[in-house]
Amino acid sequence: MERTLSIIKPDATLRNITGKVNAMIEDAGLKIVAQKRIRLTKEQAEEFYDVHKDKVFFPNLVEFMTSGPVVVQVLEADNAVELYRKIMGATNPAVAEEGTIRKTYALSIDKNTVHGSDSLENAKREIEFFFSHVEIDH
Ligand code: IDP
Ligand code: MG
Repeated sequence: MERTLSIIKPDATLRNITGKVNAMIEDAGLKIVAQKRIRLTKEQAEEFYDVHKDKVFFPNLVEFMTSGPVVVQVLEADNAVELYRKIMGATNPAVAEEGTIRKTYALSIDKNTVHGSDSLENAKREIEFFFSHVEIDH
């Protein structure tokens, strides 16, 4: 069993579709083993997306991720990291595959509904960023 970190982004909490996104996650065989709704501070968003700090879209990304509440979650399955990236679809919904979360719900390349860890190593770091062991070790 593997775990990955998911974030349902502000465009989705704003449209009240977090349940619809969760249904797609569960239908794909991923189990939601921890979940909470929070509002990120600017400092937290900057730290979480530190890897993108030199990109032109970084200020916009931080502004968007702090513009409303997010739902952070830990997903579990065999091959969870790769499986979740697959059902999320491409970063840009215009080129995402049919049936993916982003193709179905994303509004644009920035308002793209979900985040998912891109490697097992980053999944570990990102899960520890948001969850303490008492919240997930069950
Ligand atoms: P990912 O979320 O598919 O892993 P990343 O390249 O890690 O994509 O980028 C992180 C997030 O930054 C994206 O999900 C998206 O919200 C935003 N982003 C990425 N590229 C662009 C861009 O070219 N314009 C605006 N926002 C972008
Ligand atoms: Mg990424």
